[in-house]
Amino acid sequence: MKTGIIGLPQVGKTSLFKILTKAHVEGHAREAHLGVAKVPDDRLDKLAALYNPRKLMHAAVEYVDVAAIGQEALKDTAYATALRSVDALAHVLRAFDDPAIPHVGEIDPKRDLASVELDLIVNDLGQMEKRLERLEKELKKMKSPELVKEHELLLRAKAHLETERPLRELEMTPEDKKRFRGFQFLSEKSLLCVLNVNESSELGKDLEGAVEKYGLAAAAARPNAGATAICGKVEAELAEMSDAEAAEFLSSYQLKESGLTRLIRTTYALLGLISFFAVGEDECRAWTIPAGTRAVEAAGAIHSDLQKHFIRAETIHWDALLEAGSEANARARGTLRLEGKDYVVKDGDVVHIRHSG
Ligand SMILES: Nc1nc2c(ncn2[C@@H]2O[C@H](COP(=O)(O)OP(=O)(O)OP(=O)(O)O)[C@@H](O)[C@H]2O)c(=O)[nH]1
Ligand SMILES: [Mg+2]
Repeated sequence: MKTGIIGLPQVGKTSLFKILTKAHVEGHAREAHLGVAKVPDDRLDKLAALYNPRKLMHAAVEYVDVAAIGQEALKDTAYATALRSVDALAHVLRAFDDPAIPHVGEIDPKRDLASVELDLIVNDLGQMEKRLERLEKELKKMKSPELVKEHELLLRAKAHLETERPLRELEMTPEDKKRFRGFQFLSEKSLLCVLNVNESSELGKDLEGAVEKYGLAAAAARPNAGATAICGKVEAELAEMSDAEAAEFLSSYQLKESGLTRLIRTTYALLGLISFFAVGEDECRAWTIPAGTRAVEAAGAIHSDLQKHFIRAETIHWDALLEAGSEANARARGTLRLEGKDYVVKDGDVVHIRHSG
């Protein structure tokens, strides 16, 4: 899974990227920065304490940090290509005051959101018009049913964009979505708004209330969208600390978890992703799958051979396993179940694939 970090100039995109991926980034490179963030998961950490494995593997999310967005930037092919390849967008919105760091006009995340959204829409409209032109020529030569359907969809989508609404709010059948896949339209991508707020003594409360305070609750409730808040300054300090120091620091701000943990979790929810675990003395590992995945396809996420030779999935929810203390205990209690290939894997399941391969 890949998330693109977008936003206006100097809002904290690269800072967020650095904290998420712990990458060292220099200057304002024109090319996109790529990095991987470990998905924090204390369920996996607790399971690892039970198994003491040689290897502990958290799930990972890729992030792409690009230069500030705008009509000019989007005309750059390399820039547009880097953005089109992502699955979701994290839009960093400036809500912090700092006279030393310039911003266009007053601090107004809602206005900035609308302005960037319009950039995405205009870019998609441009692409759509190009495709429509070619398609209409093709249709004059030959009227295949598939081309006719694509034409109808494009016209409907264009009318939708012209009312300044993003494609992520357009109702589409799975077939329509497939027709659009190759275009990688920007306004079709799921969008997470990330408010970058001021440091404060009551940061826990402030973070919780930020979406409401800056008038983004309605935007966050729209289809395929969400919103969360972080304080870049505090997160940067947290990133430098040991786990124990970080825990103490968080509680001094009345925070239960870091903003990054929340950000990554919100992204998972937005994209409809869940995690299941594979555990053992060798390795404890989290795997990411879309919610609603069947056991046999979940096996395929680990290895295609496991999917091919799938027999059963030995399954237990992570907390039931912890409570039992061991798989043997869980088996004795009957909380370790044998599930068939149609079993829908739940978030937090521990799964052993039994296979014949
Ligand atoms: N006060 C304050 N300053 C911040 C915060 N986050 C980032 N900054 C500062 O804002 C400036 C810009 O930060 P960047 O992370 O480079 O922002 P950017 O969005 O990547 O900027 P461009 O790529 O140039 O568009 C830097 O000087 C940061 O130190 C914050 O939460 N509070
Ligand atoms: Mg930057």
